[in-house]
Amino acid sequence: MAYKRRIGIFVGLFAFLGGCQIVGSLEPELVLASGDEVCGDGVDDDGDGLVDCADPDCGADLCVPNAPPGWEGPFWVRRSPWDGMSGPSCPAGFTGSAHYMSPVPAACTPCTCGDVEGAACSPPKFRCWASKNCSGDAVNTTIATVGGCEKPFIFQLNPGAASCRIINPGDLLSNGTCPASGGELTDPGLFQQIVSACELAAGAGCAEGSSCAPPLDDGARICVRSSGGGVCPSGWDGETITAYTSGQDARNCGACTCKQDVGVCEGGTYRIFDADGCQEAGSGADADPPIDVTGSACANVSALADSGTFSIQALEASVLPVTCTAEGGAPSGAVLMEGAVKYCCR
Ligand SMILES: [Ca+2]
Ligand SMILES: [Ca+2]
Repeated sequence: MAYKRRIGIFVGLFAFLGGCQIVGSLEPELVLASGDEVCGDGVDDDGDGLVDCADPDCGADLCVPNAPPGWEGPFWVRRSPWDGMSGPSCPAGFTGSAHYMSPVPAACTPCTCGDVEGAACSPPKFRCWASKNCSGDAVNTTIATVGGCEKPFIFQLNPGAASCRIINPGDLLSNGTCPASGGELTDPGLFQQIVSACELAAGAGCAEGSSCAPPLDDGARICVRSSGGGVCPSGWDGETITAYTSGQDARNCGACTCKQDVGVCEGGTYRIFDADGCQEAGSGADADPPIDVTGSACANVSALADSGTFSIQALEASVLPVTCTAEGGAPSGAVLMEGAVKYCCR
């Protein structure tokens, strides 16, 4: 300690003088002076003649008994939450191995259904009359496809008197499909906790038959380990930890499906034009704006049939109401743990 302090004064003095060349020439001494004792590597790192646990710089460290026959260790052991990727976390200067515990149970994202795709109906059934109120002589004027345009001759039977209405919804063309999604494991990780077992074998500065261990912070324990299980040895029966070397993922989520509740085709629109060819209004007798016909009410379109030009178009098909209900996605199975090891701690 005294030696370290003395060197520290020299360092401070040269730093104060600020001479680059002088400081450069003392580099080996600077390394020696600033080296902290690593408490567990079996080396007198700071050169004070005291190694590891024997060095007061390692005051918080402790000498722990070596493992009894048939047991590995001792280890500085700490349980901590695991992110599924990182290795063992040991105090600075120590290395270790990892085991795992607390398998992640199967849990699945909920199944959901997207909007229905491809459900289709034809345009509604349409009829026009040579009168103003949907009575008398009539002709069916259903157009099979949206956008189709026709010139119904019925409007010429009684110029100046014409009416139309939808008489039935269109035909069902396709039920469509509801795309299903979800049913994935919410956490693909296998274990929730990692057990870091840090090697103490290299430590020195303790009586024969014992090893130098770092302070027991963050709930760390000193433990011995066996993959064969068995009763914990005397003096090592404070806490038992059972952990595993690995796990096999035998968790599953049931397939997501969407149940379709299909209604009947409904609605739709026809548009009646004053001009031929389903063109917007022209001039003179063709100047009236188009009339859209929806629902089953009779539409008096006489104003559009007042000359020899007129036309009707299937503007919108009937629509098919579809309700999609998600099913499936149930979690099953579990992580199958492999390679059990038992830690017996002081
Ligand atoms: Ca050391
Ligand atoms: Ca030392």
